Amino acid sequence: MNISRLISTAVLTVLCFVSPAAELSADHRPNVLLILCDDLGYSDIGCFGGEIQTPNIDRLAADGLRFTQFYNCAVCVTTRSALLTGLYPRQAKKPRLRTNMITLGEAMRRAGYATSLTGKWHLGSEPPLRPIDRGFDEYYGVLDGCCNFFNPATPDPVFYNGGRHRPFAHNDERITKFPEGYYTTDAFSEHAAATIKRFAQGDKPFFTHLCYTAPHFPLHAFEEDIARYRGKYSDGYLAMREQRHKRQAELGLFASLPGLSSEEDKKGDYRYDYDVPDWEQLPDADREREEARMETYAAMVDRMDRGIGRVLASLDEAGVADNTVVIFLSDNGGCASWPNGRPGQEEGFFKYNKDIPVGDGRGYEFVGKGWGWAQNAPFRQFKTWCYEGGIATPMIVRWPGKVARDSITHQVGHIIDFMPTLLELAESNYPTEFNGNKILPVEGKSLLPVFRGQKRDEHESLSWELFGNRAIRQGDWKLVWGASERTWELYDLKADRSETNNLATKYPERVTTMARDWEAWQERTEN
Ligand SMILES: [Ca+2]
Repeated sequence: MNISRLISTAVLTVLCFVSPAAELSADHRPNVLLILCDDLGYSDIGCFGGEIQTPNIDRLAADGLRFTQFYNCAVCVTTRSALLTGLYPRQAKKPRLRTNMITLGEAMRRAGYATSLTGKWHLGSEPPLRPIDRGFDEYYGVLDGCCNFFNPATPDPVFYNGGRHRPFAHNDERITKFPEGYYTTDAFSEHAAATIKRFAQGDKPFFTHLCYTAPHFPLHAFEEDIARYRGKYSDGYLAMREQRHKRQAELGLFASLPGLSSEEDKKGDYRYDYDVPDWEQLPDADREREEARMETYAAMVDRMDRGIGRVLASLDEAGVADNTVVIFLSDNGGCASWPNGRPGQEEGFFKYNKDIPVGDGRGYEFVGKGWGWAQNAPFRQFKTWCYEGGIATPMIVRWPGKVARDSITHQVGHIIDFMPTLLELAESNYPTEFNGNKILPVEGKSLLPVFRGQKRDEHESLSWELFGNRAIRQGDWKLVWGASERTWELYDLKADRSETNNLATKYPERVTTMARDWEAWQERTEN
């Protein structure tokens, strides 16, 4: 043995003894790309029944596993805090991310991962609440909940939000100027792809969290993208729902196809009580405007899908696709928000958008009551509600060689499950203390058995609360309370996922015990 070989053998031996962490990080552990989009309905993407062209997301499904019963927390902020912490959102009016919580960024960094977040944050724009303060090595995007897609420096319209500015940043630097031709969805795709390529050259595995603001309002899209959908929605929301429902049957998406819930016609005092306008009765000009809203929304999803294609290509180009777990989901159900929450707001909305085509960056449009609901076909209600239309999300996992291709699971999962899932992938653990603070015990459970095609021990209970809406699910039973109904309804989701046949009077004892369990949960999470 020559001298240099002897030395290198000695060095290797020493390294093996003194540095098990270094040895571990030479690294078989998978990378994780977690893609979260914003206000996408349950059935918008092709592989969940949608007519929108989403070949790249559909390819993830063809190469991976679809979850049909996966849940978020009904709205942007609650979902983001729960997904990042493995904890139900705490209800008290304090920052969502607290010192007794660890984020996925912090937990994965602690496990030896490079970490990045691209896009929407919405959990605080000042220290110590920014992404770079909470575990992400690299951040680029809008710190707030949404922004103008073509120019994020444009303030919100006065009618909607009093002219509020939406902070945008790269790491700790604010960005206030955006070049001609800029579009957030493209910029997020490009930033995530570039970060993946950079991380792949390092010696750590990586966790990249890509959070699109698409297809959240305002509806902004390129004319050439909208053109791909012109005329596709002229039959209205009911027809779109029926077509999606039919396609879900053809896809064999559900173990047993739920019926379509009936049209929403709520006119109560909850601020998200909407009735669905009668398509046939709409004046021609209004119907054309309505069509343009859904065409633009479809264009935004289409553009995002092509961006996801570029991000997936970056995994291939970096040679890491085979050892990367890719996850895709939405943060809440399709959004029926309409600007009529304050006196004069709706008039301001019409005045602001007058003579501006839907999709144009000068306008500020919403997809509206009919489409927002229909995007969740076959389910009931939409964003903010705890009916399935508010909290059920499409969810896809691709992990080559580990997750069966083109498979579907009906096991129930929840966004609080990502923390233990990712920590198991990272061969790490959930700490009891972090940064000198005691950490709340994690509330999610690992999804890895489901990824492997096994039956996992399910959550005994899953609970929700938002703006006076409530729900608790135990097995196939779901107890749900609407903010304007103010009474518990009971559904057997196995037979009735669309929540149309209320069994509360038939099973009063079950209502009592599940309501008691929900109240105990509510008390536990209220602070
Ligand atoms: Ca959202």
